[in-house]
Formats: sequence, C-alpha cells, structure tokens
Amino acid sequence: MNEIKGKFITVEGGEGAGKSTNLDIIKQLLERAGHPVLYTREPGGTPLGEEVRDLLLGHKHDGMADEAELLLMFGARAEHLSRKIIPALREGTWVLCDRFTDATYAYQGGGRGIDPKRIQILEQWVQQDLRPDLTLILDLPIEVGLERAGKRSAPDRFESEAHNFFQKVRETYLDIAKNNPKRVKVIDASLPLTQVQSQIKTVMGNFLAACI
Ligand code: T5A
Repeated sequence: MNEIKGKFITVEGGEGAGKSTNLDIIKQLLERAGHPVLYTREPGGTPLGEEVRDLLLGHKHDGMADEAELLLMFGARAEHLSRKIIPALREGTWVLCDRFTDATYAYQGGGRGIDPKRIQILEQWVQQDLRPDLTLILDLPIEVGLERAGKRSAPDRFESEAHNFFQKVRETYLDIAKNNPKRVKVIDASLPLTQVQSQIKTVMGNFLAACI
C-alpha cells in the first residue's frame, strides 16, 4: 500500500494470554525509541467497531451464524482501517493493535472451521496489501489462560466456547507463526510476568534495531 510511513504491530494470543497487560510496555518501548504510537484494538477501535464488538462479544446473539460473525469482524475492520489505522500509518504514527486478522484465521478459521481461503479473500479485499510488520503471539496452555481471564471478568461469548475450540485457536496461531517466521514471534506467556516482559523486550529490541 502506498504512502505508509509508520509500522504496524499486532499482539495476538488466546483468552487471558496477557495482551492487555503487556501492551503498555510495548507502547513505552516504542515511544522511548522516538516513535509516536497509536494504541487500538479489534474488534473495535472506532465508534462503529466498538458497537460491533458489543454485538460479537455479548450474549444477546448467542449462536449467531459463523459467516455472520466472520463478516462482522471484517465490517468492523474495514471501518477501523479506513478511519484510524491507515490515516495514522500514513502520517508516520506507529500503530499497535490488540488483535487483528490473525485472530480471524485463529478463531473463525481454526475455531469455527471456516475455510481459510474465504478469509484470505476478505483479507485481500478489505486490507489490500496492508499486513502487520510485526506480530507477537502470546502463547500459553488453554486452561491457564481461561483461568486468568475468568478471575478478571465473567466469560464473554468467545470465552464460553468449549476446550476443543480453544485448542484449534491455539494450533492455528502456532501454524501462523511457523509459516511466517520473519513477521510473527511467539512469546511463552505461561511464565511469570517479568519473564514474559523480558522476552517481549528482546523481540521489540531486535525489531527496532532492524528498522533503523
Ligand atoms: N476475535 C477477535 C475473533 O474471534 N476474531 C477476530 O478477528 C478478532 C479481532 C476479543 C474476542 O474476539 C475474538 C477473540 C476474543 O475472544 P479480547 O478482549 O480482545 O476479546 O480478547 P481476550 O483474549 O478475551 O482478552 P483478555 O482481556 O481476556 O485477555 P488478555 O488481554 O490477553 O489478558 P489480560 O492482560 O487481561 O490478562 C488476563 C489476567 O491475567 C493476568 C492479568 O493480570 C489479568 O488478570 N496476567 C498474568 N498472571 C500471571 N502471569 C502472567 N504472566 C500474567 N499476564 C497477565
């Protein structure tokens, strides 16, 4: 995509992996390196996207069709890209996004079983050539993540899924990492927070050094 000056960084992982907890430190590392940072999230990030997030995560539409879920994710993403992400990247701001299209491959592709080729078509249509420059996947055993998330709040629509769903989500994330070793870095998120953050600092340090 033309005229992109900033870098696009995404953070992914299963439920309760520690994304929200660690986004702050990533933002600080980028800012200390002199880069203006826009922090945002998916689904969400815009007024329309946040309303779609409520529809997707709430229990009002339990049992919604898998295809409806997929299209709502990309509907919110199209708005997010057009109103927030692309304008920021064009002006040289670095965008740090809590989940993006890898989550669609993991949850709607892996978890729901939608053919990834369909997701690819939507990805190309909505994003054109825009892809993250760096993705951190916070990986941990499903039980640990769900227990952490459960301590924090009542389960949302996704967190209420069965173990097998999360197993497929995790496997898909690890496949994405295997197939995109340059872009995607896996962090062992099962470790104590200080050790998780030390892995994150190493990955960010290497990325920043490569950007000079
Ligand atoms: N989704 C999203 C799709 O299906 N398709 C898509 O395309 C997209 C974009 C979004 C949901 O939407 C789905 C996936 C998701 O189900 P979300 O809120 O973004 O929901 O995702 P969640 O995983 O639900 O986010 P959580 O807030 O539950 O998890 P986080 O942010 O990964 O975890 P965090 O930081 O809140 O930590 C959870 C708890 O663990 C503790 C924290 O203090 C906190 O209490 N913790 C640790 N404890 C011990 N050791 C550590 N190392 C710890 N790190 C954190």
